[in-house]
Amino acid sequence: MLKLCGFAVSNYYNKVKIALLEKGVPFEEELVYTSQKDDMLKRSPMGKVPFIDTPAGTLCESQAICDYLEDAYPQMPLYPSDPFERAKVRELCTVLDLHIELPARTLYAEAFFGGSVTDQTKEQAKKDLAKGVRALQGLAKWGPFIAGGKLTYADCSAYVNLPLVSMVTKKMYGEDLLAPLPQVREYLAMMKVRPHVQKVDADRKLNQQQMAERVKK
Ligand SMILES: N[C@@H](CCC(=O)N[C@@H](CS)C(=O)NCC(=O)O)C(=O)O
Repeated sequence: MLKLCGFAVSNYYNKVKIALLEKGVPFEEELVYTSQKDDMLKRSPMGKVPFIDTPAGTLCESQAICDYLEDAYPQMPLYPSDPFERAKVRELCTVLDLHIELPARTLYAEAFFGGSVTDQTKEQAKKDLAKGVRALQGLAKWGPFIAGGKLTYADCSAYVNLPLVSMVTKKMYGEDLLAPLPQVREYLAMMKVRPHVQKVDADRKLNQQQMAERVKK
């Protein structure tokens, strides 16, 4: 059976987990934390999570995993069938992952882990986030899903990434850099009540407690 490897606090792990649950793909979970050790790098060459373990081998990078899921399990499609609409969903996924979450990620060390980041990093992240948010403003449909009338992989990414960006930017800049997107609040509320999303959120909270206990020890 397909195995999803990683930990439930990870936003990218949850992006894939929402997709698996919404598509109804049977899977097991293996708790794996990030590492640069050889045994990890054999399974996930960047040492990152998530990765999946399939009978054919392992696969990392959340978007590559989503594309594999769509090909291997065509039931409950999370991409539109029209090639252009399909590409528009991928475009949204890229903007969310690469141009919104990734700049916010440069701030996580200070926002979440008690470290500090330089003023230059803060300024750069703010500039990059403004561009990403402007792109999302132009692309998002909120109809009610982010790419239109149906749930897609872009929702799997938006649901896990947008709350993090709000949280981090409020903490680092004293303002929510997603404020130009007032639709986000209603959108997240709509996603949050989906039973599979509730399961992902409950597992995330449990893993958060486990990680806090691990740090104490
Ligand atoms: N582009 C990757 C990003 C995955 C990622 O950054 N995962 C984090 C956990 S949320 C990680 O493994 N970080 C450890 C590291 O960067 O070494 C994806 O889409 O899967």
